[in-house]
Amino acid sequence: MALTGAGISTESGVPTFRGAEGLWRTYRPEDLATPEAFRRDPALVWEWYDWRRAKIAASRPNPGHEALARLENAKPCFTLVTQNVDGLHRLAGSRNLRELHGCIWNLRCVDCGEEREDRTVPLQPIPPRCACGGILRPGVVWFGEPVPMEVLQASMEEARACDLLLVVGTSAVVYPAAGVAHAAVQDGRSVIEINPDETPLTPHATVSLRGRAGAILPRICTSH
Ligand code: BV8
Ligand code: ZN
Repeated sequence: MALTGAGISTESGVPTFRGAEGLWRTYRPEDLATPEAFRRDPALVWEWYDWRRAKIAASRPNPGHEALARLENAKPCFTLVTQNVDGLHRLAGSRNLRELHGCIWNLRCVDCGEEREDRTVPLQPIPPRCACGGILRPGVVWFGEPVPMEVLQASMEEARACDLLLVVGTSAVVYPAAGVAHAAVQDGRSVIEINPDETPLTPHATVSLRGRAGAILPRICTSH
């Protein structure tokens, strides 16, 4: 099993949230990735997401994403849980995939709930409108919004039952996602963290490999 965060997409050119070049620094997303911000100023929130969609559209899966897709082919029981909304795991070929925080390519109507995938970059107009006249929002989970129950439940159960959990490219500060890693630790599972930096999970990991996902994952996943 693997749990990934924004760090696995860094080498694809997608900025992380809390790193030096992170999104949080320039766009204060904790003020933007919330339902309140969207209600207050949907156009501003959409400008940020449209900018991210353009950056993601220009990026490709990197060797880290590709290694996890190969691991799934070699081990059908392999499950990939991601906090990322960039869709790069799916693009790399991962299918047994749970997107805890949704996907930036999905749009959902705030009025009728209609949801569809839309990869248009840039979006015209901003904010985009539904056929019913309602405003469309990004199909992601914002701060203060619940992660879909069935996706979270399944991820927690798998973390408690897995042989090994790879925790890749996450600062392990956002919950309930980080709770998936702690569930594996609490149930005595082997946990390997892959991250250039230490995180709050590091002291609890069986092994913490201090390096980049794109360099380490191909070496772990090919040896199978
Ligand atoms: C909820 C989608 C309740 C949108 C995101 C106080 C204490 C504890 C918790 C809280 C609190 N106050 C509020 C909360 C709850 C809050 C939370 O956890 N806040 C944190 C910040 C403290 N959580 C929530 O609000 C969640 N919902 O609790 O709802 C509820 C329940 C029922 C009913 C109603 C309500 C919802 C959380 C989801 C928020 N949405 N994203 C979008 O993307 O725009 S979170 C956002 O952060 C992204 O999804 C991102 O994935 C996630 C976590 O960040 P990371 O992925 O870890 O990325 P980060 O930049 O932080 O770290 C990158 C790491 O990679 C670094 O460690 C770096 O060293 C490493 N790295 C860099 N390069 C590489 C690398 N690693 C490997 N290789 C490399 N090359
Ligand atoms: Zn609608």
